[in-house]
Amino acid sequence: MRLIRHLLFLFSALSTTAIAEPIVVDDELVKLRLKEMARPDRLPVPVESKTPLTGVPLNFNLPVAEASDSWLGEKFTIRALSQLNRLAKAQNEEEATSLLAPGFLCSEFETPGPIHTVHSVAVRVGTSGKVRSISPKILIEEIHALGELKLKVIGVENLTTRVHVEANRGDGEYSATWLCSWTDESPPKLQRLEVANFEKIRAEGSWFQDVTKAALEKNPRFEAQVLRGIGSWSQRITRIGDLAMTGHHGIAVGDVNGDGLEDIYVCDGGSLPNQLYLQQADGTAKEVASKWGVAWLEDSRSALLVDLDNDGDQDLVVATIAMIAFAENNGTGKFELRGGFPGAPYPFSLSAADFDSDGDLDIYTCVYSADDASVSGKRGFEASSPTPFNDAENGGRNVLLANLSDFKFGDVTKQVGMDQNNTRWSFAASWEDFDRDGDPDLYVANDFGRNCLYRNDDGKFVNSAPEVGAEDMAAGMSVSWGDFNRDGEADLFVGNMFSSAGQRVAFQRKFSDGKTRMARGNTLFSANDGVFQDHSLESGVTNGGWAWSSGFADLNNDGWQDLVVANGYLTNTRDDDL
Ligand SMILES: [Ca+2]
Ligand SMILES: [Ca+2]
Ligand SMILES: [Ca+2]
Ligand SMILES: [Ca+2]
Repeated sequence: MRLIRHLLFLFSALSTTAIAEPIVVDDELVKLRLKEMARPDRLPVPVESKTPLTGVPLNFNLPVAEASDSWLGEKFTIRALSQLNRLAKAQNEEEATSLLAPGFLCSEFETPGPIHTVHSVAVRVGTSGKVRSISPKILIEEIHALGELKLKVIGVENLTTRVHVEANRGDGEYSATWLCSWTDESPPKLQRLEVANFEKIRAEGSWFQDVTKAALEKNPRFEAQVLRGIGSWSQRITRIGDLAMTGHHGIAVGDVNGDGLEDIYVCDGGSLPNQLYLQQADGTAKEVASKWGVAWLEDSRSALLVDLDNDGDQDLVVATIAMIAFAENNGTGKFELRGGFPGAPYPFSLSAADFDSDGDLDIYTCVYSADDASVSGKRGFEASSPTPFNDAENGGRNVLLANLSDFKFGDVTKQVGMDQNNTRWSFAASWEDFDRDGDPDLYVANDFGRNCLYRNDDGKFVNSAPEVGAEDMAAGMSVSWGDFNRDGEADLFVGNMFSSAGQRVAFQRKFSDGKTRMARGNTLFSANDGVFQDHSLESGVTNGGWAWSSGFADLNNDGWQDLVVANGYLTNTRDDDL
């Protein structure tokens, strides 16, 4: 859609030299009205359900799907994991004996060694200890002493399974990789268990305290809206699509009223109003979205609080599924909606930087999938599938909007060269001057395609990810820049999906090498003169669960960048429902 073609000349704020080339803008902002709560004082009444959504056995006599005969590794994994779980829970010697092959050998589970204290966290790391013959009775005693085990098979080769083990023992955590060798019979018996590596962690006290309730509970909307999860809302909102089951609703932090205290804008699903919390001097926060004119009901994915007109106050940009909404902070305790950008339907995230160095912030938005509701009535995976799943180019088109001053923004994506590799199902993007030439460059994390790193050459972009080794073909969810090794150069962390089933399958010979990192998990790249090196495995960052948002942050102010990874999937009242 090309509504208006806009011409203007761009001046460099730094050099005040006019750049000869005119900017050609495709779409611009259009007038926009967003629906707000008609009765902001009226709170939603929770539905009292007599039948809980979970806890009910889903027994519809459906056929049980089994791995097909062409996936022998998967069939074997199911049998082996079942045996290992039985061993972990075995209550007596007889039960354990029935699961072990004659001559069973086992390495020590925790080799003795020094305990290192890192940031007030005691850590012990070790590899395989002595392999010994062990009685079934001692074996189950030692396994029980590890704590309650969670076991995942992350690899299978012939009759050996690579098992990721996690145990929470109250006073700390044990995680390990076990190599388990099995006999060739059905069910298989455990022949040998070797601890490839293990880590024990014990923190002194807790690093964080959950203060959400203490800070927000005085707002009536907190209990009525915030504390209710998808399970509750799915019983009362008719159009489930508006809720975005996976909860892609971001927040923005900024001081909207200029009192020196950071405030929070919270995006929510369709039909649920977005919220604005003003931080109070006592550390609590007051919800004022309706008063400020931003309690919008449109499904909102992401927001930014940034100064778009350089008048010193934080303006608001919200990526709603229909349009990118721009609102001006007019300094009187209200936001004024200035327009919407219609050319980026189904957006997922926003980021801001002054890409053209003209002194104002420009906006980049990641658009996940190609079709949008207004055209086909379908969205996301309903509308189309990523094809091929590891190297797709059939997603939505990301958009770079240049700030043309006075709340005018224009699509310059094509003009600046960002239409290259621009439809790879993008989730998130982050700006950093990685080549240290004074202008911001952009890394884009793609869910079903290789990631992009757009190098900024005087306002024109080239995807340099292949040549600098930063493509990271995996299920990219998030990206952040931070100098983790303190060499003065910004390094990269990419939040990726970790899936044990995915890893087992991806490493089988039917797949080529290019796909083996698809489910490996997070990636850490170090930068060295603008070229990236993968340190993911040796730095221990890959297993962050099913990662979503992530980022570098120096949590304990010791000058070293730590990592925070939000993970998980659909959950309900049970924590083991997926
Ligand atoms: Ca404030
Ligand atoms: Ca402003
Ligand atoms: Ca700019
Ligand atoms: Ca640069």
